[in-house]
Amino acid sequence: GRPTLAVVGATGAVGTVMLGILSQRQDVWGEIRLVASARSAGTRLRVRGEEVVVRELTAEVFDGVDVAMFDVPDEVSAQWAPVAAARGAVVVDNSGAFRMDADVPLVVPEVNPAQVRNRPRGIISNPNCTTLTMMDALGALHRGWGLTELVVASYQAASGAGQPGVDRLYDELAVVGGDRTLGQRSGDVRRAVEDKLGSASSPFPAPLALNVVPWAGSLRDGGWSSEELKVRDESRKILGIPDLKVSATCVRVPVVTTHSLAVHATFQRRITVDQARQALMDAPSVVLVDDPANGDFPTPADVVGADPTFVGRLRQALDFPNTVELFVCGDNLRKGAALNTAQIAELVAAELSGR
Ligand code: 2RA
Repeated sequence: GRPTLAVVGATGAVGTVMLGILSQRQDVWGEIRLVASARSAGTRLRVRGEEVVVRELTAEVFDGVDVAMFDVPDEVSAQWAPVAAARGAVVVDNSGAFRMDADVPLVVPEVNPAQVRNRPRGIISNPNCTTLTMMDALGALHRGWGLTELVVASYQAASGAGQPGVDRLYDELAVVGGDRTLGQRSGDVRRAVEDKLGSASSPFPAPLALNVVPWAGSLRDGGWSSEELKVRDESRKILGIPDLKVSATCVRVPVVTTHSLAVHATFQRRITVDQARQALMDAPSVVLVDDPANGDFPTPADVVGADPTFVGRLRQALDFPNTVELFVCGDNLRKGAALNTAQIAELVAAELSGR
């Protein structure tokens, strides 16, 4: 019969998008079991047009499950993904818990689909949304010209920090919206937001409304953020370039959903803008929107809710040989998370069904 799927973290920001994606894609699944923490167990959610009661995360919930998707915090995945694998499920994990484990493949189906089968622990990792947003575009260029250096700045949406990030941004916008005195004196936005909302409840280290915040994740050696190191480590692993030179600056912007990246990419071989444009147009999951004379370039407000990666502002770097500049936008909850996880799970389902 068709494989049984468990969606762990079904009530979260990514889980919610996942249920929509599972309802829209060609259906390869038998039973779909929805799983969440005890707090959310009992909730009824709709998937494939049917109401399903959410079950509590326990070891027994994985009995009979063929594929288990995890969209939960790192520590929950670290504890429970091995439990699901021990009960016979192939785990597709969207947390950071296993991504750099040498025995866990890190998969982008457009770039390294064969890695799906290389899973001695029974766990496959889904990349971080920031890395993932640029991977299918960079994979297409790397195949033709050999990527050697990557310098990126991210413009990350609030939903990268989950539903609490989305709630915080809307709450802050409600505080500042309409007040035309704000944003003109040092600290006035911070004071307005903290007076009304407090600062303890925010997942962001500074106000996000009317602001940009050069920080995502936790502090690492040398002043780097964990998010910036993920861009470096995960790009190397996915593209299979262990010595890829990478430097990233990760920034949060007041966008609800869709991450953007300004990318400076250097290649072994000479690459022209025309060649890069052709390679990106040929890549099935990349859409080129690049006509600045007519104001056409990707923006998060236009890209949100769409599956492909959108690329624009393609330019030859004037002072750097073999280098192109591009601006990439991708929905961080779809291709950046749920969609890529669903694609990986479908590859496993096809394998289990012997196709
Ligand atoms: C973020 N990439 O945007 C991280 C985690 N999803 O916050």
